[in-house]
Amino acid sequence: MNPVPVDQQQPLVEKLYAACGGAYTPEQRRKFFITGPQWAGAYEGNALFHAPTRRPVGFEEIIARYAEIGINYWCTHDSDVIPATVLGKQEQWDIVGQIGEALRKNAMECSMVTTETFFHPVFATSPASESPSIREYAKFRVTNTVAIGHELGASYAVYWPGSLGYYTPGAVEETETLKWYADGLNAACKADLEIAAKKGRPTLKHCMEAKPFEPQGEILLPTSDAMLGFINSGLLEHPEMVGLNPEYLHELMWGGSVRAALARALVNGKLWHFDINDGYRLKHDVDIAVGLVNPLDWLNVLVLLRSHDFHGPFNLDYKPPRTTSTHGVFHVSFPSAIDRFITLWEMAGEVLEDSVIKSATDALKAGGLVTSTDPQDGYAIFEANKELLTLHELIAHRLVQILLGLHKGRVFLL
Ligand code: GCO
Ligand code: MN
Ligand code: MN
Repeated sequence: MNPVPVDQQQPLVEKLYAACGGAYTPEQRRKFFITGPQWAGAYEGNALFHAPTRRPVGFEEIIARYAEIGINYWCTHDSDVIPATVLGKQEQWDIVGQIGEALRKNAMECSMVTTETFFHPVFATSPASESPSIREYAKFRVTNTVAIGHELGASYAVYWPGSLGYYTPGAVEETETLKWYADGLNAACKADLEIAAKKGRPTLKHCMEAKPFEPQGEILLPTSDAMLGFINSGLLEHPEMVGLNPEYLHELMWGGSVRAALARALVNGKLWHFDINDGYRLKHDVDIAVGLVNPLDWLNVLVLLRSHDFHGPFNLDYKPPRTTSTHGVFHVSFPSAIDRFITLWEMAGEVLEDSVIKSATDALKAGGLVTSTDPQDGYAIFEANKELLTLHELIAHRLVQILLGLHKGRVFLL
């Protein structure tokens, strides 16, 4: 094949993307509570060892592109769209006004706002620093974000305490730091109650997001389970206002089962928001698009969520790869990520309806007929159930068949 001239590259990508088939329409995509973060669309491909590969993209363009794709909801960090120097000032409200206009023009809504408490140099010792002035500044940032959220009509606020931890052990006292972190969340909830009452709006749902490693050496709240413990610790004044925003990859990163982590959030009534993406166990936060690495696990996750009536928000918190161009971000990366999600969601519905899985599950739940009269005879009970237990492996086989489309028949080559 000859080298491809620059002006023929986008048409080639578009032609091959169309040849992939299986795309949903923007109307079909809009049926889902899928949210598009400002920072995902604006990500320029840069990292500690990587120079940017894409140009900066502002909120007007991102909101317009998301709307074309069929994403209904947009979300942002405060400092993604408002320079830190003007936060809380009149210029901030001017920008918020422009954002509101861009959303209205594109029939989009703001679903969630989040405070950046990890990038600014003031957060080098975290938002729960031992320094009172830093903690007061952190309170200003989170309460200001709550005010922005109400102004934009958001329903959720997310907190990722990325810098809550330390590099060198013994430098901070953990119990004190956690108490100071709770003070920040308490200030956000208090401000929320006041603003919501004034505006006649419901309060926001405040959702904590855990990540086990990065950017600190040691993280004080590394998992969703640690956060559940924190929410129920007695340090929060309004634990009923605070829930979880688990991220798929963040639970996988520490080596856990994502589905089991979500189940623990569900039984606590705290699964309120979900960051969807993919990646690898025990590696860094690669934020790959949903379903590109672990589609079978994703299918299982969505079976659990569908069977518990969780319908979102599903937040596309991933990083379009730095090998993808700006054109590719909006014409391949986002639409393909959403469409894989929808396909997996549909497949999860098929799993729940599948007669083989249903019969197998029913039989497992009915259990074997025990004829022994001794309820303490474990061996007899095992014998009475033993043949049924093969159904565990059969169910796993059926799930893979559904994922690969084999349940609809397969043409064998041999
Ligand atoms: C990350 C985090 C963020 C958070 C965001 C919301 O590891 O980069 O996942 O993307 O989701 O900061 O607060
Ligand atoms: Mn992540
Ligand atoms: Mn996230």
